[in-house]
Amino acid sequence: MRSALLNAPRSAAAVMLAVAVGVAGCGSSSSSSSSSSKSSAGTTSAQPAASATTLALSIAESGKASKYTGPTSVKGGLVTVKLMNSGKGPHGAQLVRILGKHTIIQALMQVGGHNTKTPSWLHAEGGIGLADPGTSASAMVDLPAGNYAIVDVAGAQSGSGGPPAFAPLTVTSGQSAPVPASATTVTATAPSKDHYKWQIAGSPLMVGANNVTFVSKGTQTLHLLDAIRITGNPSSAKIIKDLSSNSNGPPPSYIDPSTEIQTAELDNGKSLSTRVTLSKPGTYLLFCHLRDRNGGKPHYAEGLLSRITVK
Ligand SMILES: [Cu+2]
Repeated sequence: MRSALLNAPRSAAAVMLAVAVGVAGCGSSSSSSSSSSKSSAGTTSAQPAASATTLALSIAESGKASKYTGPTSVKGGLVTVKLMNSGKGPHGAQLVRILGKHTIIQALMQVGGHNTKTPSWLHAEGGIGLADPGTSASAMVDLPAGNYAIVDVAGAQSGSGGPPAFAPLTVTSGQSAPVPASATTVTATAPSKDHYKWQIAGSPLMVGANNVTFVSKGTQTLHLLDAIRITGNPSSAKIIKDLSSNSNGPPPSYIDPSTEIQTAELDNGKSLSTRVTLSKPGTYLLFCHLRDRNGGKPHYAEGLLSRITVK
């Protein structure tokens, strides 16, 4: 299976999680208070922002491929990215800024390839990580002007293995502003070289919808926030081993795949605010599977692996 990350490869276990989420998402429409709250996730931030532009996107499958519908240009600065997932599987809308004369095809080859490094001409600007089928998701980001690609990383991870859906986007210059604060701030901090740590400030994450500002810190690196409920008490060494495994078998039995949430990827120094819906109480694993721009270990093996209790 092709990996589809900015600094691939994503572990097979994590890919499988995304697949399992897709299956669960399709079959659980009757039971899900979470999906109804997700579909009303049109307003993400706790406070109204200065004046965010809206980038309204939708995605649907067409045969084995998927296709975005939406504008090809948006004013930069604060932008609320909305994605309506009209498809049958999970999809996302990762915003990738492309510097210089590099092309979208070159960017897709990086995003879809097996290189563990991320070239300096590619920048992860946030967007939507994972929207379940039939729901909409929303996130606010601060976008510099430039040439972008919108890439369906989540769809590629869970789909037929073909190239991800993508669309070009031109961001024109606008007023840069900090992404609004939320009730909860989750930060991937970087206390020292090759060492990271999750830090949660403000309200604890609860069952239901949580307004979250996700902050990516460090040097020459990228992060995302992935959360999934686990049962039992697997050791961190076992979890790291399982996440790193290239096995194509089922996900580990302590994972509850239907509970996974995932933000989009962000360069260090950037933030996004979004709504995170946790569907069940219990112990959740917070992790990031991305790597530094120069490669190295996935961040869950460098400290970005924490357990939190969600009530
Ligand atoms: Cu990371």
